Amino acid sequence: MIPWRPAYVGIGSNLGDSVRLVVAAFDSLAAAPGIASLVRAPLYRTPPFGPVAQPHFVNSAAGFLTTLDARALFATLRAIERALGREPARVRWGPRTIDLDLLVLGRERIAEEALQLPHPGIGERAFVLLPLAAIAPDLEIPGMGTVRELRDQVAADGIERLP
Ligand code: PH2
Ligand code: MG
Ligand code: MG
Repeated sequence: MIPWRPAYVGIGSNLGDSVRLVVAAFDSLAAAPGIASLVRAPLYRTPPFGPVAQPHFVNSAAGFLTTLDARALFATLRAIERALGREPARVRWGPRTIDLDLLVLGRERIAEEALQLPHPGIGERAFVLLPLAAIAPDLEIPGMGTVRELRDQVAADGIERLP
């Protein structure tokens, strides 16, 4: 029996029809082999975080069960990004049509250049923590604390939940 483990993915877009792209990302995840029981967070409009001036993002998060290991799940996320029209990144931190970031996979901790778990930026990113808190407030991020605790420590100025 392959174990099913819980995983969480952050979703963002600030180019093109971002609401449509985020919904398409949920649908693609739900249909992917090795992924089941997908839960969708609400969508939020968020001011750009980081050094690049750019349009606001639409952000959300998904939680699901998966039999995939970290590498296979990571490859699935890249394949969904490509299928939804993501072009190769030109600017680090810059605008993107669709971005699927692996946040947490079970209790795994990986520190490789190309793959880090849990995602090291979670604790400082309100655009990740607000959607995640809507579906998994009690989730323990390995080494960081619960989502609720982390969410209560970040400034959420300018973030709006979309209807
Ligand atoms: N993603 C980034 C950089 N900045 N800001 C917001 N609000 N939302 C994002 O998803 C985001 C960002 C790079 O991936
Ligand atoms: Mg990102
Ligand atoms: Mg990314």
